[in-house]
Amino acid sequence: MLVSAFEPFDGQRINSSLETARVVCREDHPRARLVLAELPVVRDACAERLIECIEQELPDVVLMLGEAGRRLSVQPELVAINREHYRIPDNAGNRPRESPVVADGPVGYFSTLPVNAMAARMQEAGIPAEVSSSAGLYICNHLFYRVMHHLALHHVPVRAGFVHLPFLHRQATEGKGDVPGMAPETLTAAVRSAIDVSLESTDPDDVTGHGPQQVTL
Ligand code: PCA
Repeated sequence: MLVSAFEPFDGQRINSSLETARVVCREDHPRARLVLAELPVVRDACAERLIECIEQELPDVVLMLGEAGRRLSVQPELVAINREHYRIPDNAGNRPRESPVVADGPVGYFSTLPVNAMAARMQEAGIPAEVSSSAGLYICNHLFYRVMHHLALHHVPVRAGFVHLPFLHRQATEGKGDVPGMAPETLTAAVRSAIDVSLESTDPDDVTGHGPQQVTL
């Protein structure tokens, strides 16, 4: 199983997704070999790097992680959309406005990981979690869309999805004002739940399973 996480961005010293993924991927998992891909917060480069890792590692599952600092819960993302509009430049200074992620690509792709089951498993463990219907218009959505598009285009039989994590407590208290944060143990438990659920059989109530499904309007 390939797990990806992002470097810090927006002037931060750490990224909650990378801090958490490093801890979880160092542990032995009874049913999977976890490989971590650390990605730049840079348009195109992040997706190229992860697609290269997918081609090298040939995983069964790709779990992409990112930080969404102001969110109040851990949020499995339902859908990647073919739109980008960056509120702040990425780490290489790119700032596309009102652009498609892939020209002439489909409007979106559903996650092929069981997002509802993931959120439910996290909630059972006492972790605030809910399915999100938008991964935003920044780098996380860019990566998610590009990966799903690659898998669909090349008929790669890999299940993939994205989970956004809130800030860690220590980021929330670093002078950014009134923002929420979670304990490291909470985020690692959430990611372990996401991994376990992704490896289990799929929930029929979820949008999952049979290769990337395009979103049509
Ligand atoms: N979060 C940003 C990009 C990198 C990250 O961790 C996002 O939500 O787009």
